[in-house]
Amino acid sequence: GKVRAPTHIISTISDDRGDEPCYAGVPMSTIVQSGFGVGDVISLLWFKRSLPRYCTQFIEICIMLCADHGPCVSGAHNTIVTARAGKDLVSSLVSGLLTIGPRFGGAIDDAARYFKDAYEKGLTPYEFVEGMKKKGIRVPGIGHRIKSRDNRDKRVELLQKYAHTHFPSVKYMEYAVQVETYTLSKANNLVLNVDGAIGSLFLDLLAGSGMFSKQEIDEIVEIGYLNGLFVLARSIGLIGHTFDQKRLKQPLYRHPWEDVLYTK
Ligand code: Q5B
Repeated sequence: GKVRAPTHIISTISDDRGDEPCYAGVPMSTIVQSGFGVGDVISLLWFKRSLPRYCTQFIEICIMLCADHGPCVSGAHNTIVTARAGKDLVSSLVSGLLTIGPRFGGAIDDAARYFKDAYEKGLTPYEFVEGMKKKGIRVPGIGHRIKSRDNRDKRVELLQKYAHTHFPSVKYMEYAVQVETYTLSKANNLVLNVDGAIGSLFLDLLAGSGMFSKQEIDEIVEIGYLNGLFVLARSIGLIGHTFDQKRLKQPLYRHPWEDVLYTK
């Protein structure tokens, strides 16, 4: 019989060999003619399936509301400094992207992991938060530099409102809110932040949509797909900051001496 030479790469998400590219088996003409949006494309290329409209719209809302959060956050700051050093678009973009991590924007996967684990173990918010404290781990998805009990994050409220209206169940988000109620009793800025809201609500999307098996959900959470939402979204803003600095012809950035504590 025929012997297939071993391949060096296995790929399951897209195919460009025919007349038109296919994303998870769906031809580009169908994607365009059916009026698919970026949420549908993410569903096909990340999750390898078409998700219901309320899920793809949720993904698009996450992308829109994480696209930027002003020039002062870590990512935008790095991008601005890099653009002002005369570097190109890709260098300025990746310099900002490299700041995304456990403290800034990259806490979505860990928030999903820890909220899921705590919910499934039936831990009370007290047991969960104090258990994390004993282990010396900050609760991912909780806490913000400028947002607080009296200055809530509108993005979190918008996500919660959307999910309350469209999701069949919001049990993980409700658990995250109970955790927030407890952490707010400790300090004013320990709010459920945008990472925590997306992490917990994506668990609700995965569990409630009926589109994923338990094993698939565990794998998505274990591999860590969800920080990808912030990375993708914030790239939009970081590219915007690069163009802004170039348009404004901003000179090389140098941090002022007055703002440094020189000490021995
Ligand atoms: N404490 C976010 O901290 C921040 C605690 C906590 C228990 C916690 C911190 C944190 C988890 C990671 C996370 C996503 C670093 C944030 C984002 C996108 C963004 C950004 C933007 C955008 C802020 C003071 C005291 C200490 C701490 C305790 C703080 N967080 N305890 N669990 N989670 N969160 N990141 O204000 O006793 O004094 O030692 O790591 O979810 O990134 O807009 O800026 O769109 O761009 O710097 O929204 O919460 O406070 O570090 O001085 O801590 O609170 O242990 O206690 P801060 P610190 P103690 S959203």
